[in-house]
Amino acid sequence: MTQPLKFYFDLLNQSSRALYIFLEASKIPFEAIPISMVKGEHLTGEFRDNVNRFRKLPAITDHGYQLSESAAIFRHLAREKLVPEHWYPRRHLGRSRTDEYLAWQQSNMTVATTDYFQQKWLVPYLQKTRPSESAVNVAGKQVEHTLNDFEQLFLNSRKFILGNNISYADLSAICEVDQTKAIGFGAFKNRNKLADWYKSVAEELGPYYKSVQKEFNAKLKLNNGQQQQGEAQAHALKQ
Ligand SMILES: N[C@@H](CCC(=O)N[C@@H](CS)C(=O)NCC(=O)O)C(=O)O
Repeated sequence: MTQPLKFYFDLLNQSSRALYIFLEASKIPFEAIPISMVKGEHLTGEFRDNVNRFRKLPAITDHGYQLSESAAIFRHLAREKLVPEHWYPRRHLGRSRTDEYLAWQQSNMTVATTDYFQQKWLVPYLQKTRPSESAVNVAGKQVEHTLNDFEQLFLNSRKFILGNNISYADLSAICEVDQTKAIGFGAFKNRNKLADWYKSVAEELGPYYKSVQKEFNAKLKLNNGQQQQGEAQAHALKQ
């Protein structure tokens, strides 16, 4: 009996959201297995022992084999499954351009958006404190710089990064932008090209994107509510 593709993810994480949308939009059958990072579920039990030795999300098992690293997972899916060509097109260097963006993303966009998310949301949530204003400012400057680079280096007068069709580069990038935008970063201030591109990508992804966004926002709010309760309890205990 063939084992179904299992996808382990946390929608608080940008690459998890990108791959989730990709799986759904490409109609690849998969079993969705949510793992909560804030509860530390990626550090224990079945996940640690039998799914991802790196203890990171996202991860998959396919035909019983384990695979981690979002870019490797994307390429595996594009290679092994039936995936619409536009996500990773062979023509006109589409694959190479997508790979170029994904490589740039790992060492630029992801670094900046992850740091901002950690300083503004994750660390305060885990430590039940308010964000450090200076740390958020420093991280915010890095995001400004990175979004300027993204706009200047990857966006053009056409709708999407590769031209008239959406690719995985767009999908991955919009989830990166959301990692800061969803927690209040003004990504579009003085960035009209970025705003136009964002609107086109969101529209093209349609309901797949909308439902994942909704769950991401719900998770942010739910955890924020718990954080405020925690702060109130800590405050009450100090009195
Ligand atoms: N380069 C990896 C990065 C994976 C990664 O760093 N995931 C983070 C998501 S926030 C994680 O699982 N962090 C948990 C930890 O470090 O304990 C990818 O693209 O999949």
